[in-house]
Amino acid sequence: MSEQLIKDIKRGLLQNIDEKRYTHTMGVVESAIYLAKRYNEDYLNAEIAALMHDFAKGFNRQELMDYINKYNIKPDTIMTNAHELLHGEVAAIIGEKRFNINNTDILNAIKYHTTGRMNMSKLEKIIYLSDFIEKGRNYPGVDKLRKIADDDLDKGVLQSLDNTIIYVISIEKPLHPNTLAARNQMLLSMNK
Ligand code: DGI
Ligand code: FE
Ligand code: FE
Repeated sequence: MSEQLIKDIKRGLLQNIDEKRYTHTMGVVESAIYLAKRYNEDYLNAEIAALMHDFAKGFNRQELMDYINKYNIKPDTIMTNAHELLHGEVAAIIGEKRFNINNTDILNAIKYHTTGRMNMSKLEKIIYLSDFIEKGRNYPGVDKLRKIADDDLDKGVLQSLDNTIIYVISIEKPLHPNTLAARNQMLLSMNK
């Protein structure tokens, strides 16, 4: 059953995202399966969430808003103003409505892959982190982060949240509160 689903998603991806984004997606799939096995998560769920996570990345603002309005999603003002924050939300809708994915953990991993959120599940953490460490990523510190990810899932997620916060501040954009909430909660739970 999942084999057919995976084929269908891949076919859809090729019609919706460019080659560069498709290569990134396959990198995230590889990292997500690796981390799922490493941390005892269902690797098929990880593969499906990873395949779907950037499905809507090529959509323009109007296309994203059409989905948001059609399915009566109520994004907050920060999301509405930063259209990079809407593609996960829309990808989760497409996963549910077009591909009939009904596993809420998979849908949440897709939906929250850009911001993270408080109390992320193991699958949400794996997808969040895989997005930053997939083999196509190349930025200062990525190799160190790959090592951390291999060692401790929570530490890898925390480092990625920190990187994102620093990045968003550096480009002088509003930071989504989910990212801050995720970081604070992660720190508190790890120091227990
Ligand atoms: O879709 P990807 O490029 O693979 O990665 P992503 O979904 O993690 O991030 C998409 C973009 O969103 C990235 O350029 C950084 C931006 N971003 C992440 N968190 C925030 C943010 N932008 C704003 N304004 N606020 C955030 O909190
Ligand atoms: Fe994304
Ligand atoms: Fe991505």
